[in-house]
Amino acid sequence: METTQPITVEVETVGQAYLELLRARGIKYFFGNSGTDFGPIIDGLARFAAENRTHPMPITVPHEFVAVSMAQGYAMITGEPQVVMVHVIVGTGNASAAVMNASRLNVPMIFSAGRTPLTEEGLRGSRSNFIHWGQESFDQGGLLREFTRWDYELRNGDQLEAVVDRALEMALGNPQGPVYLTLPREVLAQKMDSITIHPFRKNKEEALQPSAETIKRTADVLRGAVNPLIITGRLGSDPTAVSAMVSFAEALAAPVVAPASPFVSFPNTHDFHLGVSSAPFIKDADVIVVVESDVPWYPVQGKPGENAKVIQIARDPNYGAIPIRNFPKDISIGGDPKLALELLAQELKSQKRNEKSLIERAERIRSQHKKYRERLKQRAGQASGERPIDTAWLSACVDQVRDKDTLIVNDHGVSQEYLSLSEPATYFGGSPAGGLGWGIGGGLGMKLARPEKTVIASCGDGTYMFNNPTACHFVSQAYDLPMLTIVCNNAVWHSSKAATQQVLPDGWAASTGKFPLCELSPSPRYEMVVAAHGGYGEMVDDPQQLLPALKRALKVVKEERRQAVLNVICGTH
Ligand SMILES: Cc1ncc(C[n+]2csc(CCOP(=O)(O)OP(=O)(O)O)c2C)c(N)n1
Repeated sequence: METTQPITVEVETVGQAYLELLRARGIKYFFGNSGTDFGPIIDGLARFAAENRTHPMPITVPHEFVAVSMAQGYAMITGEPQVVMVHVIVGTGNASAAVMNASRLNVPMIFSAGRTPLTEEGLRGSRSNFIHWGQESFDQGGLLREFTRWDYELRNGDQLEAVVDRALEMALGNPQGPVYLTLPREVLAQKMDSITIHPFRKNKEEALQPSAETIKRTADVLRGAVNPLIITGRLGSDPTAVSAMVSFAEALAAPVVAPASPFVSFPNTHDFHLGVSSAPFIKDADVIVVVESDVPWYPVQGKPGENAKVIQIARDPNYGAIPIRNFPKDISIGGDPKLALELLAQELKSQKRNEKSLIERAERIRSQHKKYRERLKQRAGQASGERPIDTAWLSACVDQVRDKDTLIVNDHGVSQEYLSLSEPATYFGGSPAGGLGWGIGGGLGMKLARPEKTVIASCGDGTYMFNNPTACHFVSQAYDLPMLTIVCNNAVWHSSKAATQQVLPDGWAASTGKFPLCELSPSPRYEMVVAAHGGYGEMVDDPQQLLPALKRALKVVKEERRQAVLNVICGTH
């Protein structure tokens, strides 16, 4: 319900007024993990239910990390700001890694928490439980200040609209991200007769485009390139930007690599896509265009030549949230990257160029792409008989069973390279913050937003446990959100083990073969966990049984509307 005229709504408490305001601002869901601070919110939602007000619809999420991850997944696929509420400082603590993920991924969200009652007596909602003393903190907003765009405490009901609208404005600002709103119990419990809600006049800022002079100067540099390279990362968080990237790459006749990209930022089926690592190309490139990529290359592995020109295009080309990031910027273009790419493509096409050399360059890239994709195909084929199952084969099988309506969520599971990602917004990887365990929650959020889609989340076995699987499977069953989870089970935190080998190749761990704090055996029967939630579970250790098992599990998800888990016994990857 978007208001065009002020409306006055009868309420009984500030808590009810808050919910009315969220409803008026178009908030569809209220992801919550409640506690003693929630009374007026619980009561307000009960009134909504009794009076058939369907939104915001409460979603009970039994772990805060999952609640925020669900909100993240919902926002990743819709772009709409979400609302989460958790229990005071302790709920905030449980949610914090997920808020860090959302922050580094620029996910718009009002992350809120109760504030322990401020008063020891005298007001409705004053302290009534021993935790109300121990749960007070000097600076609750400070807990997550580095990872939130704004934080504030609601101090009285009169200010409610101003506070909520400011919260939304900041969450949808530039860059977008979570904000933190704390809600003291007495304030939520305050009596209030009505709230007047005005039209929302905090619209998102208009897309900014670079000046004509900047475009011309940049295009001049690009035109002079003999061996250009495009590196992209998060561009595809705006799915409409992907076609602009395609036009730009084609106009420039440049290869595109997408290291650690959590979105489809450039179709990997496109002739110019050359993989997920810039390392093989970085030294020879003379002009490098970095588009929304936190880490375009690892300086320890190799850097561009001294004379190479680096052009950085991003909403925030300084990546101001990251304390140290010293990639060069010979030209720095802020604003909306989609507009910059469109303008650059137009400008490149508008002037006469040496068409012959461009055609030759494009041909060279095409043949590199062909070889690259063939190598992957061969690798997956060779792995198809391996036991334990190779992740290359697993990923290739997942690629075979997906259709155009499948969303792949990757939480340290399948290898992105083996999927044929031709469409934007079909693949979602983790945040640059790297907080593992968001994937199943994220997938549930996507399923909530897009019930018509098939959602497949994949994760390692360690990562499955980081997901708080019981909480995830509970939500899936309770809210009819069936999805498939694939556990790539190698019975180890391989990443920690591999990192030890890399840093200390001749160290004790590498030479004794013992890696304390990495082993995850005996490996539990992960597929049995979901059975407790009415789901379908299966263990797969035979590579030839993988495709049939995936098909069986997807049939259960789609036709029986039950969640499913495949526990795939994998080798290291
Ligand atoms: C919340 C969180 N805790 C710990 C880590 C550190 N970490 C990165 S990868 C990894 C191992 C994950 O294990 P698994 O899912 O089994 O995948 P594998 O590394 O074996 O492929 C760990 C513990 C992290 N990134 N996030």
